[in-house]
Amino acid sequence: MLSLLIISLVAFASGEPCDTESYNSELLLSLTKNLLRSVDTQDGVPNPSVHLALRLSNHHNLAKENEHLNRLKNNLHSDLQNSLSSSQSVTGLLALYTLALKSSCYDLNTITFTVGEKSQTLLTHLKNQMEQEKEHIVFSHRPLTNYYQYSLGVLALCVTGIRVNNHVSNKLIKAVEHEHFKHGDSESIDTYAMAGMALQCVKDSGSHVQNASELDTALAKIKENLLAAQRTDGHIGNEFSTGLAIQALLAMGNQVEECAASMVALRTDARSNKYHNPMAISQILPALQQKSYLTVKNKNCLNEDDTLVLEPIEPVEVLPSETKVAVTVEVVTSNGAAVVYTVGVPKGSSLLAALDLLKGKNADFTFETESSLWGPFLSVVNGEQARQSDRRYWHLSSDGSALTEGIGDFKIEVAQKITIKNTSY
Ligand code: B12
Repeated sequence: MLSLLIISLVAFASGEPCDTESYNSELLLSLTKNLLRSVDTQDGVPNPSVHLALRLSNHHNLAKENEHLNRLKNNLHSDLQNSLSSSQSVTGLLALYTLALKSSCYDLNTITFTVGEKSQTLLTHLKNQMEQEKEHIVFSHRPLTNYYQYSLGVLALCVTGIRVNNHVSNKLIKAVEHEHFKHGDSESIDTYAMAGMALQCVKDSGSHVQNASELDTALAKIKENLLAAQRTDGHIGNEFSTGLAIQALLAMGNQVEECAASMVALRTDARSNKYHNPMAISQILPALQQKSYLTVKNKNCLNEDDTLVLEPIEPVEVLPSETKVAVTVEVVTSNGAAVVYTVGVPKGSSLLAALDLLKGKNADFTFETESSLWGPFLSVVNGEQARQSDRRYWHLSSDGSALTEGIGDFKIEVAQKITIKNTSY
């Protein structure tokens, strides 16, 4: 109650009065349109998180959503089929695919993967992946992928009505208890949020009867951590975890009013175009509409709005800025050795474009990326790979502060020193 009062007071003090309803709905409409446009413009496999958000939205273009559903069933499906055939861990992607199909009220029992000679349903594969993740926790104290994906797996099985194995949910409960949710070396609010939605679903399903009190303690702790992570500017964690944190609080039965500081912070960010990455929009849009991924459980897909129309937009040619900014790029490899480069880039270039320029000008500097739902993930620098299997990654920072965006989204506006450091997590 006290936290609710504080949230409202902060919202009031932040200067933005609670927005008018029509002003808000204009914003929601424009975000939904941007998300819908992204399905035609994004490269790579169709994004199940985007589909899920479109399906949870109040505004629909059913023909386009159906077209996207078909793309998921073809392209994403065959991508997953290949990964499963080569024994890769794809828990998170399988879970998002499941949630996307469920949000379209698609019959999940008809979706199968053939690995080797054996054909099994999507849900069986997801259950198998969760078993492997659980076994890995038993022996190595961490999942094969990460606790964010582990939580997505529990959530997806649960919302589709599959009884989640008690041992599987217990591992998540224990991880909450022992505060195992890290993003690099800081706390992962996104993971607490996803775990909150997953465990709330398990609680609601009534299947976790053996350790009911431990489940309640874990849920209380998640709630407490999310509320404690609220900054004075309203964000819970950072700009990109706030949407998931609001979703989790809503799922766990907290009131998050339109005027709550976290909602105001999300809307302010959205208006200032902070969320141009479709993945980011897909995580905030349900929250802005006071929904969570748990809503998928009772979705019936009847009498849906079908009024969302995409007006054609004139392609705008963005010419590179005449103004150049100096970027110093420091690469710190796993043995601690540092190499420093400098490059002048047009103001407003992405870090990816800056690294490309540097690569073209300096034969000593090379890099490679892997595609992901968030865009290009920096995986190899100067021939050295930071392997996720070794729990290492290339950490990005600017003038000593960790970047909150990746190389595709981060824009170089002023001269700065970018550090790319091979780090363990
Ligand atoms: C786990 C995680 C990591 C792990 C991933 C490895 C692992 N196996 O655990 C590690 C610690 C390596 C990591 C690194 C980074 N992360 Co991270 N990560 C996450 C988290 C919690 C879950 C991702 C996931 O598993 N998704 C589920 C699967 C199904 O989706 P996926 O796309 O296939 O997952 C892969 C990619 O997401 C990739 N990945 C992880 N983080 C990032 C960040 C970017 C920018 C990209 C392009 C890819 C990427 O790793 C995932 C596993 O292989 C998300 C939270 C969220 N809200 O999504 C943050 C999140 C995606 N990460 C974020 C950031 C900022 C980073 C870093 C840029 C931090 C930094 N300063 O260096 C780096 C990436 C640098 C690089 N080399 O390109 C932000 C992205 C925000 C944005 N606007 O782009 C998020 C949203 C967290 C947040 N709230 O700030 N991350």
